[in-house]
Amino acid sequence: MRIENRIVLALDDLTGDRAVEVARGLAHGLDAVKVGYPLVLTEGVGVVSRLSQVVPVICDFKVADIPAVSAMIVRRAVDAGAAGVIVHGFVGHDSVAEAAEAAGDADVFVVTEMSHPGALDYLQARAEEMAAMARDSGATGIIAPATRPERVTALRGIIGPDMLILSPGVGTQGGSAGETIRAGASAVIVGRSLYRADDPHSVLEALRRDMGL
Ligand code: O7M
Repeated sequence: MRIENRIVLALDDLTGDRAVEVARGLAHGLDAVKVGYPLVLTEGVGVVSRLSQVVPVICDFKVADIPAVSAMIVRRAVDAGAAGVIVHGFVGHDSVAEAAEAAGDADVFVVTEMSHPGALDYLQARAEEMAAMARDSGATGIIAPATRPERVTALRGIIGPDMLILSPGVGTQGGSAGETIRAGASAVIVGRSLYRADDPHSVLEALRRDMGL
């Protein structure tokens, strides 16, 4: 995935038509859109192909299964038009490696520590190990929390400078785009504060300024 704008737009709570409209309007300032269960369960997987005509699509299916089934899910997502797929790290090295292999030229991002408070219950304690496993399993990058920029820095230290870090939690969840990028993220993932805004263009511009673009 090419990072130029440092913003991935999460399209969760929208109809397919509205998602395409929003993506088209903001495409010039995005590196990708992220599509997950809410939109695909509303519209069907065809929405991935529709959106992929406008901007690269990352399928956020947070894949967490045995290696063979994880590979099937990743393959189906790529066949539907995804340029990237998100998988969970907690399932372990074999599932992640097989997902990365199944993705072929598409990107695989591995969830390490999540952005919500419940991530402190279980995920945070093993996030460094999951990041190292992602690094060694052929993944393109990891997902790390914009709500805890110091954790982005810690995880960047483990994966090194070349892998990508996509960080959700900016805006509605309280994280700051500028701080997250300065902490070591490659791009931020932004959803509600952008697609629900009265004036998404000015929110996008404010995010860009905050990140020094
Ligand atoms: O900006 P929001 O809060 O409306 O949306 C954030 C998006 O990022 C939403 O699509 C979540 O599913 C996703 N996300 C998190 O909010 N926190 C995480 O820890 C991980 C993700 C995510 O994208 O995982 C791949």
